[in-house]
Amino acid sequence: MKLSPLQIARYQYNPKLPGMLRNGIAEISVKTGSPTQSVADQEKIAALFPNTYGKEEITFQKGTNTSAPKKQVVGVILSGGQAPGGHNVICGLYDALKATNKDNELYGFKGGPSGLLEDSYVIFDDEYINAYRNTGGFDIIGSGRTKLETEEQFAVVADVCKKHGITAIVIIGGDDSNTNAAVLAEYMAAHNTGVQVIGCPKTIDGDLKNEDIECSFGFDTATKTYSEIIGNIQRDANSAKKYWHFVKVMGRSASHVALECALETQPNICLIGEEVAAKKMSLAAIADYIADSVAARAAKGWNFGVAIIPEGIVEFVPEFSVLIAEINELLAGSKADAFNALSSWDEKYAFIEKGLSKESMAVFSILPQSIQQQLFLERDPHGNVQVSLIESEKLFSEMVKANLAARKAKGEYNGKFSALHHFLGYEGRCAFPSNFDADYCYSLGYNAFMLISYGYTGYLSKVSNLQAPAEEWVAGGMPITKMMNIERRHGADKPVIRKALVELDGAPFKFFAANREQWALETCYLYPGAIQYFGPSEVCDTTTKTLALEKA
Ligand code: FBP
Repeated sequence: MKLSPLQIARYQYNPKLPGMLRNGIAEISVKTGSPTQSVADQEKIAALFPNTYGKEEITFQKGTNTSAPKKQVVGVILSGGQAPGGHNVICGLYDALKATNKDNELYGFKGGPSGLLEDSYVIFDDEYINAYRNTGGFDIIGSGRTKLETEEQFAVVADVCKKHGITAIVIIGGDDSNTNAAVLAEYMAAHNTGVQVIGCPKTIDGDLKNEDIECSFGFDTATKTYSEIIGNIQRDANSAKKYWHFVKVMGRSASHVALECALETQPNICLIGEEVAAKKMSLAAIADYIADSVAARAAKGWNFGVAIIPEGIVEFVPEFSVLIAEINELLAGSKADAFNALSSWDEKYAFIEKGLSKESMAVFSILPQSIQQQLFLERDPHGNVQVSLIESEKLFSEMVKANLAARKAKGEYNGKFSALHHFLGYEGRCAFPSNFDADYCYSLGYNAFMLISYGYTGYLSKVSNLQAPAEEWVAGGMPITKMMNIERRHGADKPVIRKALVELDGAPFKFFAANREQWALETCYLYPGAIQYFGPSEVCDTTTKTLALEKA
């Protein structure tokens, strides 16, 4: 296989572990913290997870390793959307496992959770693992979004584990996948299978975090990749001075990605879904807000600008979120089949008209047909609207155009508005992990093995103090049930990990809010440039502005 020079160079990179994990496995002991509670709905979650609820947080420290020595056979899956660094989680897990006992084995189940159900796997060896060290992507074993939720599925997984002598599974995934991990851990414990389940916090969206999990992996690299491109677009806009660029960035629900990119690049506009919801901003109000910046800049002769739109924005606009909730109910269960069986858009439109409330129909009817149809595209297996398929960047630029036309008619605006659209999503999910993500992911995987060897189950691998140099990072584990609450999914109440949304009283948003007026009217662009892998630590190892502000 022919390799790029960077790929060869990255193979040589030695990821940095937290200081406390550097002494060798024989010198890692456990410090037990306090028992935990779920973030909400404690009684309901405790009743659903009688074997795994309420366990203590734990931290590793230097000391004699007291874990019971035994041969370990571990299975691992990658679950959900790709995020830079996933390969390194597996490499860290593999290295810890082999450093403990060279007879330990690691099975990689292919294509996400379905690999476990179909017993489709590879057994890793040095040659296989070495080809993926410090590289982006999930192609080492592939990923998928199959939801593990039925007793039948769990029984199949238990059988597959028994067949191979697997006594622990590591699920590398986001909030939905780690919800799967918690439910599977509970099943395995309740049925005395002897199989432990450990999760690792992955998602470029950055919404799997709390006071314990400081960030999910992949967020650093993905936002740096998008920020590089946004910076390049800003420089083009500032050179040509004739286009407004509407840049949608990934982030299925929370706006962390958009906010981090704004902090990195200082665009003219960045919408934050959580603020839109808090202020109950309508579509028209958002368009008016953007048009204000366009008009003010036009008055200075600047008919150009850059607006960042988080992909999850539509679900935060109150009238739109009601519409989406109604559509979800309209398509719940077998009703989706009835809808999909209708052959023409006219028939579908009539079905929708009958099913939606008058208010939601009023919103739906003014949307461009392309957006109307995008709202009815298939949900993902967890019941989420696939917001990456909704062209909200076009929706908002269309609305701004109409708003400016109305201003022009009243003689309030005399500029030119020419919009270009970009969607930065898949471009960032498989980039070579930054040094931060390479180190963090390797540490998460290594640490996951420590949790396994100490017999924990239903835990998330936790590495914290991430704004400090890796030497000072703190490794440990957190019960997944601590992050859970009850939410409505697919028309039913389900225990799920609560998504961490952008906090409007948090330091990252406050910094943005304090500066955005100036960014909207002036041209304050920052050009972060490409991720650097080699060079001074302040250029190569620094993580996100979000984390720096949160921890300042
Ligand atoms: P995860 O939550 O699984 O990490 O995925 C996040 C994400 O990248 C979102 O930003 C995006 O909306 C979605 O995946 C796209 O999903 P898909 O890869 O299935 O198109």
